[in-house]
Amino acid sequence: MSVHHWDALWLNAQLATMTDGGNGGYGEISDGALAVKDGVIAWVGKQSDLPTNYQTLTIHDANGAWITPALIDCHTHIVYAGNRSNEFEARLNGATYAHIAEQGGGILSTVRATRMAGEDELFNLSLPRVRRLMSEGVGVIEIKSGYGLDLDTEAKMLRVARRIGETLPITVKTTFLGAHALPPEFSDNADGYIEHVCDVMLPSLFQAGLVDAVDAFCEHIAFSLIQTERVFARARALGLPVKLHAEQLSDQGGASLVAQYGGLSADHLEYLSPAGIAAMQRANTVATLLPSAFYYLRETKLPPIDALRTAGVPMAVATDCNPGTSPLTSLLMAMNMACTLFKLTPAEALAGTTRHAAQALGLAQSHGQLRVGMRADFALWDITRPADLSYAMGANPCVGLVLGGLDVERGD
Ligand code: DI6
Ligand code: FE
Repeated sequence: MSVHHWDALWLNAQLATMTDGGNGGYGEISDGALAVKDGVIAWVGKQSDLPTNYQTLTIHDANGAWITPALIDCHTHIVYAGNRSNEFEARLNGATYAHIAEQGGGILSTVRATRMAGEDELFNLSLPRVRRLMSEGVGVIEIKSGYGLDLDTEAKMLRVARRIGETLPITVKTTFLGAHALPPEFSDNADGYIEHVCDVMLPSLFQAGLVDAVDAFCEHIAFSLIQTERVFARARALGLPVKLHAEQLSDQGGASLVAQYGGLSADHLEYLSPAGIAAMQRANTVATLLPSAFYYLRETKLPPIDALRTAGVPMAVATDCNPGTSPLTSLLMAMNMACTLFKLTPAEALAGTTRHAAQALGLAQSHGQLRVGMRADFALWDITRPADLSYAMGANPCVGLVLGGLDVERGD
């Protein structure tokens, strides 16, 4: 009889495998065990079903802890310099986000600070934010550029993102968001800037190996549908997947466009139309919900959650960590907000930061579920049931993080 050779085995765990189809349950296995070999899950199931013919180098006693897939934050702008508490204050004194943006504040104030920051400085400013996410069991994050808006600074941001992934045991996926806002060099020439994004910035950053996906901000205060499509066409020519900041402040038809390009995700979606939902359903494009931006902007229009659910569109939940509309470094808090503000169920919120977040990053085959053959990225939690992850505010019940089969430091 052949013998299983494992590197490590976790016993006495309760598992939320998140392997259920749809937006349904947790895939719970009480009395669970999980084995790892070469950084990959080699066995998962009920401890009473463990084969007897195994050898393992290490055994960990989970002591009844819950184990979930490591969390995935699939939408962040976490690399930036400066701070926008001044705008927070201005908004509380009556200014609107759109008005601040039109006055050259908003995104452009972060662009100025990010351009001025040295590369090491930018790295040192960003790293603690990523550590905060990791402290709550996050094992994969997406990091966007978009506060450079010139080739050098976009490259600097993406290099810092890559360096974060090399410095910490976390997996980083980079996204080029050159079409985030119009830089001062191109004021009154949005088409000229989009041409520069398509013909100069994107090819060069792609060549340098800095781009895993391409995003844009399709909005009346940013770029039109036609300009967005030019960016997508160039991304497609380079073989890069696309995603979109769509329907955040108004319905521009962005969700249909990104779906038409087979996009990974459409993000925000407060003003999403029925046609947009149908297009996302056909293309299996993930709806990435960003409830903290909704909260922070005191938005009142809810994304059409019931319709997304009915259509079976997978829903992800992310922090949108950024200095202007979501200065949040807690993915658990985003899950709580997804439940309280958007009425996701706690199981949908956890699927949103595991299986569906993996899909939103093109990692559905390797991440976001506890399943044999998937990367051994998982978090251990001192909780009574999985709903506790969405229920408590400001608690951090994470008691262990295993990435690629290795027990890692969980940051701060
Ligand atoms: N939508 C957002 O919520 C962020 N970017 C975007 O396109 C906001 C970025 C910022 O205000 O700095
Ligand atoms: Fe965003």
